[in-house]
Amino acid sequence: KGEQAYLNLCKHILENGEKKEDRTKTGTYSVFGHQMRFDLKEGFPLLTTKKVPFRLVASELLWFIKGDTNIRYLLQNNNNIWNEWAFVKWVNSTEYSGPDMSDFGIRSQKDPVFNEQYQEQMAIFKEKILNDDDFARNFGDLGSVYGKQWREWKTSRNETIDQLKEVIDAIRNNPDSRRHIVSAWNPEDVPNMALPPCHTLFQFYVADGKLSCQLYQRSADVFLGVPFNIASYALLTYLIAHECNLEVGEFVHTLGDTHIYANHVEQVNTQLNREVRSLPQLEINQDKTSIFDFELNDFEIIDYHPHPTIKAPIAV
Ligand code: DHF
Ligand code: TMP
Repeated sequence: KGEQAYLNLCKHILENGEKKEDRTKTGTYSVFGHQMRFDLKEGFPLLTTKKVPFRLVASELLWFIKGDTNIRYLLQNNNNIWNEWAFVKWVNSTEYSGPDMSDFGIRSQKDPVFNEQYQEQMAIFKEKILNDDDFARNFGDLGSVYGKQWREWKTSRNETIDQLKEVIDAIRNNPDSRRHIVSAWNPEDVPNMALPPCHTLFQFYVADGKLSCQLYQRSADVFLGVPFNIASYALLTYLIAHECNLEVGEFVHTLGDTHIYANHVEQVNTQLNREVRSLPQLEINQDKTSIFDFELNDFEIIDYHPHPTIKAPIAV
């Protein structure tokens, strides 16, 4: 359970994972199908065996909740976690006239001269997203990703469905329902997404006055993505529980292709040698009730004393 379940998963993959090639050409060790449980009453599940930047998790979640799909909001909050997937559209467009950026993810890791060019173009890109409205509209948008599907799912009759609002209303009015589901996987729209949703579908469950959440994640980067995903869905569960006057229950994390990238193995081993510490607590501004009104300063993580950050390259 909890952080130990995460560490056990890491160990399990290193010991039993199949070597498997992947889209990014990085190479992974992978298992298929796994489940972890986090009891949210024990504290907020932010890993303590490495520092997980809660501010970035929270601003990304607020971005989903707003229904925003443009990275401009993230950049305005100093959040760079989605840059590469917008950048790729720009450097492949006719508007781009700088040095060739094909395969920038892999090349920037292997070639220091190229990496310098890449860093330079990325800095230009970020500056334009922040300061040029037209540019941001054209190249900052990731397509029909999470925010769009959660808040404005387009039906074949050209209506829109606000899945997030509907699920909150249903939790309030009909807590025993077994249909509290939000799906980000919209088969018709998948081709229009910068990255097809990794956190694919989630379900809420109310029993004994407590709200639980289960996520089905089709593809899981265990070292970089998963610590964020755990914290993000835990935060979402706390916020919805707060709005619905419920206590928090469990977060159940169900994973499909569960992998450690070959260039993360050393970092994972470093993390596995560290002692687990006590969990932090989440404090929510009690003056706000609706999930749609929260801002970054309305939540705070207290008593978080993690081991230091462990850096790792992300596979693009
Ligand atoms: N692609 C891959 N290959 N793995 C992912 O986890 C992933 N996640 C995405 C988009 N594409 C992805 C969105 N979420 C980081 C964490 C989550 C995330 C994207 C990036 C990340 O790099 N975390 C670093 C800190 C980053 C920073 O400080 O700016 C970490 O050490 O946790
Ligand atoms: P894929 O689309 O080929 O599965 O690649 C997506 C990669 O990003 C994969 O390594 C999983 C990872 N990922 C996460 O683990 N969590 C996330 O939230 C996101 C967006 C991606």
